[in-house]
Amino acid sequence: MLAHPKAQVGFTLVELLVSLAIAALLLTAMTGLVNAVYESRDDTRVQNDATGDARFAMQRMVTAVLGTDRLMLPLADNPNTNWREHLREQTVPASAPEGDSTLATAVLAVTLDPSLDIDADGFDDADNDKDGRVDEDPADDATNDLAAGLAGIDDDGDGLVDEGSSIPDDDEDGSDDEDAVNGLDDDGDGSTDEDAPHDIESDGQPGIAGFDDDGDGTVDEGHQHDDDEDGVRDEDWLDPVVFFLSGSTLIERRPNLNPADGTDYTEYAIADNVARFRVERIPDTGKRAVLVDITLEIQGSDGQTASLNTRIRAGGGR
Ligand SMILES: [Ca+2]
Ligand SMILES: [Ca+2]
Ligand SMILES: [Ca+2]
Ligand SMILES: [Ca+2]
Repeated sequence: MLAHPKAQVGFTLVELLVSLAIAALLLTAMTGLVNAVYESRDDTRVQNDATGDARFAMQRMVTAVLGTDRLMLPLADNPNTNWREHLREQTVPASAPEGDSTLATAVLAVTLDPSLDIDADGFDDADNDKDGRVDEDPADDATNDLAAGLAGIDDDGDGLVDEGSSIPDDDEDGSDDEDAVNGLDDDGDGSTDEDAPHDIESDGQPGIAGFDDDGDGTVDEGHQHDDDEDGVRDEDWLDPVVFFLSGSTLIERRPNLNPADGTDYTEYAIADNVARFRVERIPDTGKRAVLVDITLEIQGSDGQTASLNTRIRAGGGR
């Protein structure tokens, strides 16, 4: 069939001009739209940065708490002091949350996940002497960092860091080695087994008195400070992972691989622009696994605040 002789196959000049004018209008409108989208995406990105940063840092803390055998800080509340050891809260700039001192510092500390083997050498990273057991023979300075409590950290929340000159005082309460590892709160400060002596069970014998700790057929052989009866003293200390604020930056301190001692660690900045960091050890005496409540607030550059809160059990309730 032949095409209709008057069928149009193109634009007239007028039609073309009109089309171009419409296209130009559309393009202008589109450009405005695209700009608006870009601006909106910028806003979203700022908010998401704060939220993303908070999520990342919170995940680091949650992983450390779930993997640990022991929540080190906050300590439990000590009924003998007039401040709360179990609630550590800090704002930037400093304020006095819930009536506490403006010297208040927030901190979360746990022992390194005993199953972690980052360098894949077949020994857990927290197994300092590579004998297959973790944290089994600490000195009276449990973290082997040559400081009262955790080096550079206000352990008991009294506003003082590493106070006193006594390295074996693991909880910075002014007494040394007053709470042996026996599942009891020997000194009545609310915390259990928080400041053990050289002989961690304080039973006057190597390892556990009357027990063949290393399974070599001999009971209580060697020196009483040798908690695992392997012939070496104080060779496997507690390896803490610590979260605290430096200015408005949240720091994660981790032991280096195969550390020489407890001062052999690296500090990583895991979040900036922190407005609030709060860690609470929830009192629940009936459970072995301690419940911890963590809040982290980060200020976005647009003035928006991202706030996250989580409540988990140390060791995941193992
Ligand atoms: Ca070991
Ligand atoms: Ca002490
Ligand atoms: Ca105690
Ligand atoms: Ca030993």
